[in-house]
Amino acid sequence: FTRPTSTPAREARGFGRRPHVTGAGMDALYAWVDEIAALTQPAGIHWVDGSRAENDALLRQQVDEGKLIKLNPEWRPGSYLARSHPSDVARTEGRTFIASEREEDAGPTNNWADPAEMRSILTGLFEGSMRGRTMYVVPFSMGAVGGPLSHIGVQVTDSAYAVTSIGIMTHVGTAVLEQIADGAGWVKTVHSVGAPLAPGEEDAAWPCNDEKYIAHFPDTLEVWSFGSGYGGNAILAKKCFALRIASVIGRDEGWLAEHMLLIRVIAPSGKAYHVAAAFPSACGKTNLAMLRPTIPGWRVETLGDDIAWLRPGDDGRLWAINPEAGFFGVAPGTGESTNVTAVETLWGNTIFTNVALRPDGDVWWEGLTDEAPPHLTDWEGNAWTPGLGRPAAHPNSRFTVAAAQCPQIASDWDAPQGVPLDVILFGGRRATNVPLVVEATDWTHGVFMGSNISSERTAAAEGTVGELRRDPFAMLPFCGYNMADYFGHWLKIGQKLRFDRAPRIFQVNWFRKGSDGRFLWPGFGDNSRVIDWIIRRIDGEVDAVDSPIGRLPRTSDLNLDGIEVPQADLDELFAIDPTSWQREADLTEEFYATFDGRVPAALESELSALRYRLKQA
Ligand code: GTP
Ligand code: SPV
Ligand code: MN
Repeated sequence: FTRPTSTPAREARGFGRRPHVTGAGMDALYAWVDEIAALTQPAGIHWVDGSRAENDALLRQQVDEGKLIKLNPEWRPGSYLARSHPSDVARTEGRTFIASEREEDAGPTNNWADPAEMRSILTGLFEGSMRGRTMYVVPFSMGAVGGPLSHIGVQVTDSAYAVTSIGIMTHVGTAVLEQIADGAGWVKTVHSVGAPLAPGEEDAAWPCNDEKYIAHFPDTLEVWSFGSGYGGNAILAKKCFALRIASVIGRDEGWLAEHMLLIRVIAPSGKAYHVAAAFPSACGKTNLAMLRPTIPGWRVETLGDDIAWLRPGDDGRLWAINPEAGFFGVAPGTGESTNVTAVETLWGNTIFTNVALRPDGDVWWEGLTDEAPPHLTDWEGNAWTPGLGRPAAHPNSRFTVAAAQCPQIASDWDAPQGVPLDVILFGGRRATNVPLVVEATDWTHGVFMGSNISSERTAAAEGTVGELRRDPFAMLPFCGYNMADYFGHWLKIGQKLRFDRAPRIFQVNWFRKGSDGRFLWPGFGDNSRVIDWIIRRIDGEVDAVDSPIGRLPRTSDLNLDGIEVPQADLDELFAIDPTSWQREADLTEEFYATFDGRVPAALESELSALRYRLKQA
C-alpha cells in the first residue's frame, strides 16, 4: 500500500498510548499500525492488552451503544446477544479471494485475484473506512504462546464485537507483543466493517457494508477483510489465518492446517486414543468434539472443535494441536438430547449471535428444547410465536465461548507439543451412497477418500442449503492454494510418517437417510459406537469386510447394546450400490479434470482401481 503523505500527528489525536513492550521487532509493528491508521483514518487507536478489565469495558461499551444485549445474569451470567444485519449472517465464499502472484497457485476451487489489482481495490475501500471509529490493535497467538507449533498474528479492526470474539477464540495479549519484540514473524490481518461515521452520525447496531472482500495474500502472509462483521469473515485468526494462510505456510514447512476437530477417546481399559475428524461446516465437528459416549465405560475429552494443525514428529507419528482457544459453534440443534456438553459449556460468559431472546432475558434456538417457548423475540428483533413458519434463531446462529469452559475439556488441551494421532476421520452430510463407516486400506487410499468428500450444503455459508457439492477434506472454502497440490502435500506428509505409526484413515457418514427421509443412524452420543468399532479395528481385535470402496464392519461387530436399530436399517447404512458408485467415480473424474493434470498420479490410480473393483462387484 502506498502511504498517504498526510499522516496525522499521532500525539494530537491521542494515538500515543502504545504498550510498554520494547524490542527491535516492535518498530515494524508500529510502522505497520501507523500505515493502516493513515489509510483508514480512525478517530483513535486502542492497543488491546487482553485483560479482564479491558474485556469487561468493551462489553459494557457495546451494550451502551446498543450493539449487544446483556442477558439476564440469573440465567446466563456474563453473557450477551448480538443481532447481525440480516444480510451479514455467514461466510461469503463468493467474496473470498486468494490473491497469489500466480493464478495457478490459487487453483480452480478458489476465487483468484491479481494481488496488485486487489490491493488497489482494497486501498480505495479502506481509505477513510474507520473514520469516526476506534481502531483496535489485537495481537494474538494461535496455539499456546511460544509453542513449537504455534503462530502469531495481529488483527487491526474497527469492530469491538470482533475484538471481544477474538479474545475468546485466541490467546490475546501482551505476551504476544513480547514475541514480536523479540523478532518473531507474525501475520498481518486488517479488518474493517466498512461503515465510517460522519461527526454526529448515529451508529448502526451491526455496522457492515454491502460490498464485501475477504482477501488473502499468501505470498506476503496478509489478510484484508472489508464489509462484514460475521464469524469467519471478521475473526481473521480463524478461517483466514489458521486455515487459508496457515495451509500455505504448512505446504512450505511440511505440515498441515486442517478443518478438523480433535478428541481423546478413553477406552474402558483406560487406554487413550487421539482422533481428528474433518467434516464440512455445520456437519457435526463440534458435536463429535463434545461426544458423550452412550456405551458404558468410554470417555471422550475435548481438545478442539474446528481447526487442527498437524505435524509429523521425529517419532514418525503425526502430532496435532488445536490452534484456537474457544468455540464458535452452531446453536440450532444443540440441546440436552444432542449435545449436553455444549449446553453445559454455555452456562455463562458466552456471546450469542442471531439466536432468539426469551421474555425472561435468556436465549433460545431451535433444538435447545423440544418445544419452543410460546413468546420469543426472533433473531431479527421481531415478536415470534411457534407456528409462524419461520425459525426464531437464524440457522447459522452461533455461540462464542472459551474452550476452558467445556466440562470435558482435556486438562492438556493447550499443551504446546500437541497430541499424537491414532485415527483420522473424513465425513460429510450424505443422504445416500456413503456408508456409516468405511476404512481406508492405506494412507494413499485415505487421501483419495479425503479428496472425494462431498456434502450437502448447510447454512454456514451463502448458497442453496441441501445442494450436493464436492468439499475435499472439508477444505473447499479454506485451502489457501491449489487443491491438487494440497492432495499431493497430504501424500508427502504420509511419506514422512512411519507406516506402522501413521494414523489410520476412515470415512464416516452420520447423515444417511432411508427412502422415507428419516436418518437411519441415531447419531450424536451413539456415534461412540462407530468410534468403538474403529478402535477395536486399529487394535486388531475385529475383522472387516472388503468392499469396492474400502473395508466395512460386519454389522454384528458393532456394539448396539441399549439401542434399537432395525437390521433393515443397518443393512441400508452399509449398502454399496455399484451403479451409484460408478456415478460417484464419474463425478470424481470430472472434478479431477478441472485441475489440468495437476492431480497426483497416485490418486488417478486410486480412481482407476475403484472403478475396476466396482466392475467386479
Ligand atoms: P462448523 O462450526 O460450521 O464448522 O460446524 P460443525 O461441523 O462443528 O457442526 P456442528 O457439530 O455444529 O453440527 C451442525 C449441525 O449438525 C447441528 O445442527 C447438529 O445438531 C447436527 N448434527 C451433529 N451431529 C449429528 C449427528 O450425529 N446426527 C445428526 N442427525 N445431526 C447431527
Ligand atoms: C465454518 O463455517 O466452518 C465455521 C464458522 O466454523 S466460521 O467461523 O464463520 O467460518
Ligand atoms: Mn468450521
